[in-house]
Amino acid sequence: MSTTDFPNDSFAISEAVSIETGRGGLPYLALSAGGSSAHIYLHGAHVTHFQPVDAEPVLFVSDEAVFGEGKAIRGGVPVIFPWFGANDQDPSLPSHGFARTRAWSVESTNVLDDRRVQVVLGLRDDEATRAVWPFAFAARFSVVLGETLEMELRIENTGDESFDYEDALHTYFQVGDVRKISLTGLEDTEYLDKVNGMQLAREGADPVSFKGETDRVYIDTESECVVHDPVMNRRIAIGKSGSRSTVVWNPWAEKSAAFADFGDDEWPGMVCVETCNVGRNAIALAPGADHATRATVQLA
Ligand code: TA6
Repeated sequence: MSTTDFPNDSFAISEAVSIETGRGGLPYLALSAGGSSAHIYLHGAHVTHFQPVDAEPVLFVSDEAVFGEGKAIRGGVPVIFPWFGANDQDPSLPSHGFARTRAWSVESTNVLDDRRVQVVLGLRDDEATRAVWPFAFAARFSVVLGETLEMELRIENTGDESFDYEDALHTYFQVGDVRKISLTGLEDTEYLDKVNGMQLAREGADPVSFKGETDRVYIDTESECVVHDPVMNRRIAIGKSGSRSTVVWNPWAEKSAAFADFGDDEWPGMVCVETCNVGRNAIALAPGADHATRATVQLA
């Protein structure tokens, strides 16, 4: 597995993009634009920090998160590709695919205007990826930072065979108390309930609230979701395009205690609202075709 090398200094841009050494000695890009800041690790193309001006950080990262080879960072925005959850053909393969534990390269950094900066990271197939997923691809992950955080995962089929894939921007949001928040945008939407044997259910007319472990794959939805947080007195809007699934997750006390990289008392402070294409919403790509899954996060 390739190690995460430090990018060329030429990608640094004064007052907009710097190359830093982060947790576990891993390199990350520190972005600053529009009064906001963001951090993106090359390991997994993993956004770990987004903070608009005069606001608390928007993303949750566990204090117990492991930053190192072969391990997904617990929190921020794990980039999930080419499968979501367990691999259908071989459950011994890592959950949520390989993209989030690979070293991505910096393809470009640009100041778009006086309020926005963009970085693009890249990952292509190699012997290791083809050993577990026998297809040729080029992945590009673009982040545009301004008052909002715009993320785009673009997958191109660079081979001569069609393939299907699942993807997710598996975003962990920081909240004051998950037991007091509500999530709008998924009313009257069908979902697979992972906590109840993947039973198909339908959300009612009320916003989603959280009273226990919650793990739901909402299907055939392109809706914007909003986290309403009365404790932190803010609303987090998650807009999307190119995505027909939304996953909502909080492990609650028992499940989070079972994760070595998740503090036992951290679960009330987070909720995942994930921008995905999962299951029957998986993406089919013919040779030469591409698809972009986009999420835009902002305080509303
Ligand atoms: O997106 C929700 C989920 O699929 C949960 O079932 C749980 O497994 C979570 O992802 C975290 O998965 P990870 O492999 O990062 O521990």
